[in-house]
Amino acid sequence: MTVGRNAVSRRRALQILGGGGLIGLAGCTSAVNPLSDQGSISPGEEPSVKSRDPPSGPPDTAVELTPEPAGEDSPAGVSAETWLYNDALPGPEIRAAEGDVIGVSLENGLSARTTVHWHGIPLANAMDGVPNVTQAPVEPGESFDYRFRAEPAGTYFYHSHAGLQLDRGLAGPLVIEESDPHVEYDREHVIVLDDYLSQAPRAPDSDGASEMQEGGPMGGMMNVYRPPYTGMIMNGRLASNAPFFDVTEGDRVRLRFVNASSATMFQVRTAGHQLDISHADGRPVEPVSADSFTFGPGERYDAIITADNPGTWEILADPVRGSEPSARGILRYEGEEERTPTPSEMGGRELSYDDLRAIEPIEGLDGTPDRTFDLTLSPGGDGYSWAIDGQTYPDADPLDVAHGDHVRIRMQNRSPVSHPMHVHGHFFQVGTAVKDTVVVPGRMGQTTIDFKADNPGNWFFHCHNLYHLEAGMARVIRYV
Ligand SMILES: [Cu+2]
Repeated sequence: MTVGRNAVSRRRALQILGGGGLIGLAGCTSAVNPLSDQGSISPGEEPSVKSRDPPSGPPDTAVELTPEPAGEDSPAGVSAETWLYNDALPGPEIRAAEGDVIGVSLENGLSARTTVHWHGIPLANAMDGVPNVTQAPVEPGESFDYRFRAEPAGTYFYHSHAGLQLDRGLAGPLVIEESDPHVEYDREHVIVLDDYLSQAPRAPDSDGASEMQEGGPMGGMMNVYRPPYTGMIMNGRLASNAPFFDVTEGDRVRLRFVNASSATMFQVRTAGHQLDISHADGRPVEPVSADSFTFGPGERYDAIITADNPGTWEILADPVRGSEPSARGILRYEGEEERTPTPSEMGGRELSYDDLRAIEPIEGLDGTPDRTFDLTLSPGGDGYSWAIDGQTYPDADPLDVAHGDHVRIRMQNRSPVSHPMHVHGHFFQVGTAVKDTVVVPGRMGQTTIDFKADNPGNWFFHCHNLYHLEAGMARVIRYV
């Protein structure tokens, strides 16, 4: 079931701009720091604990991934500042059976250095795709082979981990299929949500400050800056050109929602249908019903809907903080004519983390932790940086752990905005859920995560708001 390159063409990618006239500031802007890399630990630095080796032998699923700028030979409408994997937005879906070996040949067609990160997958450290932490960034025109085992099953995504490239459009879904899912379903749709920026993303630093202030309301501090997004997109499309998701009456339909955005919390709801949440960040949970859920950058939820309400219905993904147009999709029953979908209603029951009961809790976390890190999440004093425990990456101490440790990280959010915190290479336990990304709420929100240090290497731990990350909200978890 190799899916190297999907059917989504450049033409379809360009449809997101529907009405046209949305060409951004092509040629007028340049990233402040286009080659900035996240990292301070040299790849190849000999770790004191040996990392796992990636799988050897030929891959079961082989994929070629070419990040390239859109626009040069494109019809009018698309931003020349958008960068795409294989001309698709989102990038091509990579799909494999659990246990298969996935091999990805990255061919860098950009003018900038790049890497690919396989968000959530606990692979071998050298394959994790963090520039200068797990590998040297791949130069323009150069290639890099990623190889990893597709496990555990779940809904994931991949994205560039270099600078602000994620907000150029460099992300795509990655699905690992269970051999024996704990929920029954007849068909599935993958729904990738993103915030679409038609101009070059700008690093939050003092040079860009004055221009960034023109982009939108600031709330008095640079730290809460939000890029001037054109709108929210679902599977690469603005609401004016909403994608259809076909169902047949009687089906149970699995919807795999991915928040691939750079800076947007989405509230998601499906008109006329309840969401039976079955997986959080790819990990199976006891199914729990909700009318809506909210998730941050890097998070995923799978939901089963029962197609027992014929018609055409809106799937709505509303940006929680932004005022840009929401992303919309259309759930369409077989045989229905195209017409304006029934809108979703506000209210109802919203999913909370407390509702999530992992079917397979992480083992070995019952006792007292071997290491506990108490970390504050706060704005830096300069008005644009973001700090973890007062330190701004890369000028930040690694969090040292030992192989086999039960590690606890307690986070307290001393800022007005939420932070979706992501640990590379490990799932963690948060309450009764197992996740890889967790939103720490603003205004003194507190979140505790526990994980088993069972995957040696240097692993990034950071806020998945790209602008917070770029402004320093990261650490390296280092096995010593
Ligand atoms: Cu953040």
